Amino acid sequence: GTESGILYPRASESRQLVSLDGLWSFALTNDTNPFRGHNEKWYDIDFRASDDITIQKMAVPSSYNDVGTSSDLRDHVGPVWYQRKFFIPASWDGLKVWIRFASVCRGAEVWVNGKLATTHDIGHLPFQADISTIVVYGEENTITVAVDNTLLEATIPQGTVTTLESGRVKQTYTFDFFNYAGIDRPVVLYTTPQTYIDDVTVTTDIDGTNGLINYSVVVEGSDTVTARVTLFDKTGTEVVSDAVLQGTLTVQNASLWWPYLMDPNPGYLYTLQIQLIDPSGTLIDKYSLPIGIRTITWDSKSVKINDKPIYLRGFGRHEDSDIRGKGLDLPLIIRDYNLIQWIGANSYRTSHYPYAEEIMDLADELGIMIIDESPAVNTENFTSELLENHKKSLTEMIQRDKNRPAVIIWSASNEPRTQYQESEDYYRQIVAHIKSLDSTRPVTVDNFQQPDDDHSGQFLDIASCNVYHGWYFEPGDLDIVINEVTKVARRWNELHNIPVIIAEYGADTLEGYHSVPNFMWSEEFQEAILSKYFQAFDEMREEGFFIGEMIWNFTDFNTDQTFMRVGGNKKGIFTRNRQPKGGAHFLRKRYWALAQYL
Ligand code: GCB
Repeated sequence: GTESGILYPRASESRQLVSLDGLWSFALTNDTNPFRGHNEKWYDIDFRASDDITIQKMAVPSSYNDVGTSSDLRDHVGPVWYQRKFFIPASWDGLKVWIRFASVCRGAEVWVNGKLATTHDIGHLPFQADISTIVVYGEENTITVAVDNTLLEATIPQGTVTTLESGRVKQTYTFDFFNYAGIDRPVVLYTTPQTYIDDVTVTTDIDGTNGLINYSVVVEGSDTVTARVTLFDKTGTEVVSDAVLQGTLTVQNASLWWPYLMDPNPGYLYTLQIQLIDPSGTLIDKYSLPIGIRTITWDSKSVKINDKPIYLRGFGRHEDSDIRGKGLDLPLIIRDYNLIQWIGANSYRTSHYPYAEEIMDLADELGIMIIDESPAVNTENFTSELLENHKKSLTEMIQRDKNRPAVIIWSASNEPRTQYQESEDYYRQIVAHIKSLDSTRPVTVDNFQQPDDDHSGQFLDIASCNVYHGWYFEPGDLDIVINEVTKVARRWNELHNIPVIIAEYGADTLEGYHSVPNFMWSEEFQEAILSKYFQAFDEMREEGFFIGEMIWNFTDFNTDQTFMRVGGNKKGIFTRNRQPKGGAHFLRKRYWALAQYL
């Protein structure tokens, strides 16, 4: 695409990096006058000096919804406003100064010193702007951000807004997780020189014992610079180098990137260092990117990493926790990876949106395979406007994650309404769009339709299906599970001649609720239903087309208020507080046994 790069910000000899995380000033508009802030030009007002704007402090990064005590904050619909001061050193004058948001959920308008710097209209994905000409150097500056959580017919994801008789504006949506909002990932300022590395794209291949690294560097600014590209191994030792912006590095006796438990040293990462040198030999810009050498290939029955068939043992997940909502929380992500390793999983799906870059970095490092999913959850009403927004979300997701070895499959959507004929042309275009941006990874859509009612399967490399027999269908009837599950999965394979993943199955389970004989919602029921699904999976594994199982869900998570949910969705095998239910111990035995099998 023509998109510019969105490299993860890293400091170097030529790049300075300053975090803007911390406590920002924060103001709500009220529901009946959501554009008060815009009408009164709050971006031109110093919040601290205003008597009219009620401000409070808000943590960045965090979702704002659950940090307060009022439903006005939790259930707010429409723009909220963030503001803070930041200092720009005089020494930055002459450099390019960038502001980068790793995610704002969902719509963002950013003003610096009262001037509009940029806008962005999708959550869970980074965006940045060059603010060199609107900052003042050697002085304090003001940044103001309006964040709008409103979901409409053609936003990604979609939702509906209604005005109740009381006058309150209410947001509804069909997806099953709370619509958390706010500046929920880190915000940084960083500098580049005027001529800088805008983007790097890497693909890898294997030739015998050699690794091949195909790279291409996009430079903005002067075209008289030359490149020095150097690869370092894990210990920091130089392996190979070249002097062109686009080329192939050959690594003798390469250490390959392997998934967790497929090799004693999973997740091997090299560092690709790129330097731009001007004609006088001076270093202009320097950027380093972690990369893994691995191949992905697929056919009608399997997906292979480095020519070895994989079997996915994993989860659907959410970025979700108490108080923070979807806000990035480093201790939490370390805890999560410890649990993932403890349980012997090798993969997960970023259901139902791309996860924070820090989370993805750890997957790369630990060898956890990722199905990377677009924020287009429960897609319906397939308008051309929606299609454009959906494509944009994919462009941004692939731009961000294209170089990650952990990302092995792109998921275009979760549970789109593909029973409708209009979805056929829509998914034809969506899959073609993904393929035009990256042809090195297989594409899936996570479906819950019956395979014979679906119109997307013909375009996919892998079928992913969500099955809830014994729960939503025939609740409590465990004796039907094996038949029903194998029937659906076999049919996906038969219809489209592609490998199949069960991407969701599970049962809501209230921690500490016990019942013999087992009963829905009890910990005993969770184990009993899992054991039925496991038998179905084992039958199909023998047949050779079944390549993975991902339980729904890694942890309990929050949802919108509904009679379906008591304090959120309880299908976690871990609680929201990241402690195991009985099902976690049970799943652990299976995942470790399967790991040995590989
Ligand atoms: C699904 C959805 C997921 C829900 C889950 C459930 O099929 O993909 O978002 O949370 O079912 O528990 O109902």
